[in-house]
Amino acid sequence: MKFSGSLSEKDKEKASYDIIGVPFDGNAYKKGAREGPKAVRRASQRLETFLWHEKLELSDLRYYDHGDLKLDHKLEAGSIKELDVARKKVFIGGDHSISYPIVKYLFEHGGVAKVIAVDAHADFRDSYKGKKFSNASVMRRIAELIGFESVTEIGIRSSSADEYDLMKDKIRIYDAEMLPEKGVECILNEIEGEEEKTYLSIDIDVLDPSIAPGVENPEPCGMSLESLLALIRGIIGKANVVASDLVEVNPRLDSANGITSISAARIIFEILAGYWESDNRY
Ligand SMILES: [Mn+2]
Repeated sequence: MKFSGSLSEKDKEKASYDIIGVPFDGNAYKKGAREGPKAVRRASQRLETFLWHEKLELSDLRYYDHGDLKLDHKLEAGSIKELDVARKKVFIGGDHSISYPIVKYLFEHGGVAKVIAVDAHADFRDSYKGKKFSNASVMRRIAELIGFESVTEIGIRSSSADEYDLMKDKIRIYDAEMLPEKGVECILNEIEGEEEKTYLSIDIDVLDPSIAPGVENPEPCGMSLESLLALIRGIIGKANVVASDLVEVNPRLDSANGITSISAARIIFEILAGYWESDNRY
């Protein structure tokens, strides 16, 4: 099953954007995120294809769902090499560790220079349970690769004391407590006009667990879906976002009617509409 609104295979050359599933949970402690891409594709069929906020039909956005990308257990790029780096992309995880090989490839081949992560967790441990490439270390590895000053984390409300000490003066942080008031506007003003190619990584656990229960590490006091969608719309409108991911949907831990997957599909609609609007605004 393809993501809702995808062009058919015969029309795939007409696509401006790519969707790629990454069914990998080799670095997660509780397994199940490998089933995320399939569940999110299925959930996308349950939503209306007319985007109320933008007054756009999904099919007008012209994207193609390429199916799944294989990552091996060492997180080597695998079939990433077959992708056209010039087209805007959305990757559907998978545990958060998938962001590292994708960013590494795009950093080395596609000119991605900055990463904005929207997440409940700092993911800044040097290693977790002996794994250097764990989903709990992904932003640390990315910062070491692209430079700490090129990393922004938004929505953070959980880290160890050691992680906090390491990151607090080195990366740009807008934590969860800054968001409800003037936080979103402040973030958007600060990123406005930044021209460097940016990768936007969205961990669904940034949402409050009451609305996104199907995650490995639920963290209380999270964002509403409305604020997250407004944030995504703003970031894509103001920064030069060339690729995004949506990670950590774990269907095994979701509610019976799959609300986390539905929220994830809705977020991906917003990313695609954001790409379309930033390319067609003028
Ligand atoms: Mn997280």
